[in-house]
Amino acid sequence: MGQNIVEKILATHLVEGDPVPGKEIAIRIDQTLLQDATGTMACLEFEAMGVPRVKVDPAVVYVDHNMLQVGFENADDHRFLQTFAAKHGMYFSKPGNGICHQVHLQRFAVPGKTLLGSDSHTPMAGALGMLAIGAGGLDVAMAMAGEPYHLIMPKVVLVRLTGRLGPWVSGKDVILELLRRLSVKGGVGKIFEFGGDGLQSLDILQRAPIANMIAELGATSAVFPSDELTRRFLRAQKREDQWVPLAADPDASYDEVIEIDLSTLEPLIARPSSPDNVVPVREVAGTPVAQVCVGSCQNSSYRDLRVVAEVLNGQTVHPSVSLTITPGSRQVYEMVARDGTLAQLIKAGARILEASCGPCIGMGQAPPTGGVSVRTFNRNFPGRSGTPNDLVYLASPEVAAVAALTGRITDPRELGDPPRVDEPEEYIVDDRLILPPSPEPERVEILRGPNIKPVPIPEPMPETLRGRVLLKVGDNITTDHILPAGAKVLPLRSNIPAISEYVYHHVDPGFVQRAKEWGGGFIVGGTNYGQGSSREHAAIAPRYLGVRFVVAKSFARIHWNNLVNFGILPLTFANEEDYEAIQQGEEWEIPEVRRRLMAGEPLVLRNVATGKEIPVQHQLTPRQIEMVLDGGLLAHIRRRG
Ligand code: MIC
Ligand code: SF4
Repeated sequence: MGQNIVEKILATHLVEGDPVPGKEIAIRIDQTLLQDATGTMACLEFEAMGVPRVKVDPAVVYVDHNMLQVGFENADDHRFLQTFAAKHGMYFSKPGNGICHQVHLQRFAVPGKTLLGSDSHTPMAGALGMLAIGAGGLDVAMAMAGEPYHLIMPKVVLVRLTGRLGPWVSGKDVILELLRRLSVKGGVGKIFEFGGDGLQSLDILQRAPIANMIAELGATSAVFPSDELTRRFLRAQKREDQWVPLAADPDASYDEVIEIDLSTLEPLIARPSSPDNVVPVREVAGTPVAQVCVGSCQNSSYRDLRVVAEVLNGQTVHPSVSLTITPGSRQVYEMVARDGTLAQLIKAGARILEASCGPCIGMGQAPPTGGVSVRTFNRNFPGRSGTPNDLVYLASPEVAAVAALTGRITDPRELGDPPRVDEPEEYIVDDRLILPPSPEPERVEILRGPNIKPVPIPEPMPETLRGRVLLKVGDNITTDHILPAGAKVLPLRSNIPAISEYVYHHVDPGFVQRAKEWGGGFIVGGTNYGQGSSREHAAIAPRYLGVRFVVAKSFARIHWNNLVNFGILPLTFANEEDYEAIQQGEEWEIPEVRRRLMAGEPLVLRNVATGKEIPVQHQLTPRQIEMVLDGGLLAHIRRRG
């Protein structure tokens, strides 16, 4: 029996377990990626492990999220990360060098290797044939320390692409189509491997947005073959020597197969406020637009900016639209500056921002009240833009550019012939903003600002867990709901006591006060609880407020792992209808939780007042049971070495 690409990569990286879907495996990690918003915590965690130098090559830390410096906090974090990287053997990508996933794809990703990143869009590197996975900072810190990464072996789904994309349709529409079909929870427990003849017409800059937004399906990863187009991209990046071919064997098998005929796709758009709320653009055509944002790690490549400039082509942005452009990296910025694209964009009236996450994470450019914002980004979770009740649509650069011109959502096919933009033969390569580790680490002093506080290490789990229901929420709760980002909260990422004040801030402003008064408690969730980002703060901060367990209908992968890593027990209802039987404020307990977990006995949730019992389940492996009992991974390492 032949092998698929995922099996081929696993064959050279598996360290433990049987790669059978649903079973725990451990894999060797070749490269790691940190970004500043999750990175300070991850570095503090790495430090707590007492390992002097990172054991992967390369380990890269990027500054791209917390770029607004309205106080000292972000600048202090940048300096901390720079000195930390120099001392502990990591590469440091300076602020201004670009968004982590864009730069990693351009400068570091290598076919056939593994990458673990403390950001949910890490799978973007899969466009070059890497097995790239997003994880919490602590998991990445472990990988930096040379430990293998444990995961539940996902199912491998083949997405077979046939045909060619029609005019005005691009890679973004392929992933929007998958989201339309499968929803934000349709990819949980799965890796999507892309194949089929259709790939020949998708160059790397078209594959990358597909791999990036696989995160929105809740998937573990996305992998493309490494073919001649991969080689061409690497050659243009002046690193063809890192190319290796990688393809599935003709008789490879898959757990599932999805067919997409590219020629049948039309321009698509995700309506507010979920990336799977996808419809054809023509269905919402005519909607007035107040803001258009081009950028984010998703659609900010040289190609994407060229498309926008070509659509605008000498015309001016519609009077009622504010258009912002964030180039994905310094490489893209320099290229558009040199070839006249930037001048075209400025001439058209675009507002040019620095190469960073920017508006995607609510670091500025919040749209006006009641105004529609069309963004080329990957997430439109409610309020993420910074405006309450925001109306954010997600679409391709083509659709965004046309909306900027007409002031309304418009099917771009109405404009006639599409712009033709080819991948460049050669990119400008200048890595001087990527600082290598210091050759004299003993001379480097790590500089810490006053906002950088130690990572709290939770207490072991008590014999019986008891607490009140602090909050009951519905389906698809995102980590942006649990712990918002944005310009005000992000600077507190290195300070758990301070950031804890914002847990469930927009959902229920009384949450934190209640948690303090009730001495902690637990949370009840619906399906896909904790979808979205990898921010472990959405577990650490609730734990700091005394949240000891979460009972939900189901969980998103990264958040589930983060809960376990920080000693919060993630439980699911044995019968989903029992969700109805629990109300906010009630006191419940899990009797003898320690003993039962260790003995492998079933767990029940018992209402302290009425004695009513509800069966609950957990998916913890024996390794993870030990971890939660000890109070999470750091406490576990401290106790057992
Ligand atoms: C996001 O897109 O939500 C983020 C901000 O990049 C997060 C990471 C974080 O919260 O720092 C992610 O995608 O993991
Ligand atoms: Fe940054 Fe947005 Fe990409 Fe997250 S999704 S890494 S915030 S650009």
